[in-house]
Amino acid sequence: MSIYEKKKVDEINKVHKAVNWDTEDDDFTQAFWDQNVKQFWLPEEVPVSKDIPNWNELSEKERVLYKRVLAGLTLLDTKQGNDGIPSMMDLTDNFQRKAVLSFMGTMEEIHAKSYSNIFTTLLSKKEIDDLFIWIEEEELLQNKARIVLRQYKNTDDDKSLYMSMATSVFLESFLFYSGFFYPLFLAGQGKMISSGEIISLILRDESLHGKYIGLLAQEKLNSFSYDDKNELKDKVYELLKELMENEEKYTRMLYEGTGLEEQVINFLRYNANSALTNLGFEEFYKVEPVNAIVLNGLSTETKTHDFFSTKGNGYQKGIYEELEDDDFFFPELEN
Ligand code: MN3
Ligand code: MN3
Repeated sequence: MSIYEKKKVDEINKVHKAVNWDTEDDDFTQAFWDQNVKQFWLPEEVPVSKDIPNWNELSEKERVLYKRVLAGLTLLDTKQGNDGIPSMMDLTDNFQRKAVLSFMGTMEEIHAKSYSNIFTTLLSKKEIDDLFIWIEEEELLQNKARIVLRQYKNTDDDKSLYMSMATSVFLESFLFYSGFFYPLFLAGQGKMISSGEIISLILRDESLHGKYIGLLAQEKLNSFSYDDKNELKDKVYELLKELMENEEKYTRMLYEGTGLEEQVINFLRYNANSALTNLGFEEFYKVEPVNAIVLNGLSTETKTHDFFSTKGNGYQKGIYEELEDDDFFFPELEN
């Protein structure tokens, strides 16, 4: 019997435990479970068809940009649901944490499907088919997926688990934002508001995911020796630079001719800094003030905006509580 087979047999024959929510296994996981569940939503409850008149008024160039940013986001959410979350769940022993990750994984599939709801509402079957071919053929988008997958597919020990958590935080708190920029930019001007609401709901989820996985990553990092910590921190910054280099090229390609390129790249850097903060690291990029229209759409947790009520008959189901930074202050994790 090979070592691998022996391990599998041991795994099957050991004493099996069940998830027990009666006591908190740590100081933050149950709070994140509650918040994740409260935020649950479905794209079918957002009236995307209201965007049709507006969609028809956009120029061809605007429509191409819009559908391509959403297509890129679809690929990322697909990979996050199918590879990112499972890779971290696999090496996480704690059942409460596994449950939170599993719920997040389900939301990734809902995010991925919500873009399809928008496509199905606004595009012909031929346009949708062409768009999914574009995903496969767009080299910078594929390269982004490869960089992320290279890590997710090699998660087999504590160090690689840490690196997958860092990759996940970069994906959710930074890589998504080249795509989020344009729908937020239009929605902030009263265009494509229902689709913009879907983006706001996704963004709110990603903000929560980035914080949770960031906390798991910080805890994991603290378990390593001084030298290992430094080695991993260097790897995180290397990964960030590699992702940013690709992301800038991707952004210039997508937004070419719009005049928005520099603003989107600035927005990427702003969000890359947020990702670093989630990981417990200092900010790395110098940023200019973010476009006010976009920033307004971004703030799902720092101010009392009311995107559910200001945008007509939008999403109304469920219980919404604004997140505040205090909700995510865990002194025991501070260094
Ligand atoms: Mn997602
Ligand atoms: Mn997510």
